[in-house]
Amino acid sequence: MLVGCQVVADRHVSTDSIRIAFSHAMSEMYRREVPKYGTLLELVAEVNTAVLRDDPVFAARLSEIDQLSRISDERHGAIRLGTAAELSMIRRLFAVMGMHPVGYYDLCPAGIPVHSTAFRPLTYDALRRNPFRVFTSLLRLDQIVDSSLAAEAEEVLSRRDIFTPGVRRLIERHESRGGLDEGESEQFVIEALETFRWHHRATVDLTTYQRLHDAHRLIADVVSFRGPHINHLTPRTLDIDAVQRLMPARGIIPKAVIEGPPQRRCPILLRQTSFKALEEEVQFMDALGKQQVGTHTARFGEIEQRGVALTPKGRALYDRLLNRVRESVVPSADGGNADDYLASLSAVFDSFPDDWMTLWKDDLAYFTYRANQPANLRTVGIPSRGLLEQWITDGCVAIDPITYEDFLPVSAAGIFQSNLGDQATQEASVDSNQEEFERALGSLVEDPFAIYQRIQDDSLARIFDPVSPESPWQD
Ligand code: OOG
Ligand code: NI
Repeated sequence: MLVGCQVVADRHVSTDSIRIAFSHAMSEMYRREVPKYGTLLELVAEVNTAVLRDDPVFAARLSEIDQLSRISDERHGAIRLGTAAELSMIRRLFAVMGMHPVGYYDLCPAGIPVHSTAFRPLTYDALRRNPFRVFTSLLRLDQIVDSSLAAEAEEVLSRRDIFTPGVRRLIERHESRGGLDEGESEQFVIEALETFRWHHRATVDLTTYQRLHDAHRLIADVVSFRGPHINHLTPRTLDIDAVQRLMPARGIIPKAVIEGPPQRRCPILLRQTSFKALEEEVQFMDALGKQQVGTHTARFGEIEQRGVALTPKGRALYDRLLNRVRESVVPSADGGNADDYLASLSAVFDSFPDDWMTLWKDDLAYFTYRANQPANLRTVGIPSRGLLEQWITDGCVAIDPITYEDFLPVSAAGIFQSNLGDQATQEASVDSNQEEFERALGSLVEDPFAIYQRIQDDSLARIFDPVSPESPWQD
């Protein structure tokens, strides 16, 4: 049985229900494969419970805007793919679960030979039900300097199929019939999970692995295995500083600094920290069929705290301030300059307004609107900005921050790098290529700003516009 399963027209299960079932199944699998992930989940749950207990105003607000129920279930994962065909098929697989590509992230400027997108739900309703996201990267073989090694990698990748025949059939069924029934949905979750499973056996011999590894650890990780194992699964915490502090006592050593903005009264965007990848035993096979034992480090753990989504203006300010910090100090992998970095971060970010009303007034962040006295507002039509401000100040209308659902390229590079080790950082390239990525994907990526703007506009229309439907958020 799919938990909380919602059957829609034509006896099709909703894409939201399939995503909920899949994200639970993935979490169970990862908990079995990486026990430290289970420990981290427990710690995050304890800290979240304590935050809500100690701050009833915050808890009430979360529950009022219907965000409370999603918190403990909330997580993201990441995979790295090898070919355009894999990327376009994974797009079709995620679509079965109502997850679509949002945003383009180029990691090449940070010396990581991938470009990426995030598959995630798009509407307020779907996000509220379960916001599961997967950061999905495509290896850029054109960034490998040694062309014969690149050709060999391409050849190895062309021999694998990371999807089961069953999942391919079910994806086609979803596309041709517009959905899956209950039995098919259950089967889909089982088959789709296979793509994300860890493989103890490599598909290349140890020497090839080492050559790929020497070119870049990431290349060895993508090319040497039968599938794109999920490399981390990240729960959402309400207090990342507390979790970071408590991790060592549970035997988990986090990276030295939290990526993203500093601690603030009004959290913005995304703060993340990770623990180092495990060294795992892998079996290799030489050309004569003799077994060789080696190791590989790929899978790690991460936690995150999500804040308000920023408008293009707010995001430009964030990028400007972060660049200013990083011009003076870049956090080193060994954490030696962590204190300097954090001091500079907090000093520079002092100029980023830190109260909700200023963030709204200066058009730095996105908010939904709620009427505290819904009675007459729908008759007046959409008010001017000035009048709206008056009503917000009077308490007639409340504003609630819209959660940031995406990722940050500088933070993502920091997470990649902490697991690849500093020595893996190679020459930066600035050869960004969103069109090529979208060609491989087989579709355009959605613009995240447009999604937040739509959610904000819809909420305003719902309380002020007499012609907008009274019904809850539209899918
Ligand atoms: C993805 C790293 C990026 C995040 O949270 O920014 C990421 C990877 O290592 O494949 O997951
Ligand atoms: Ni992550």
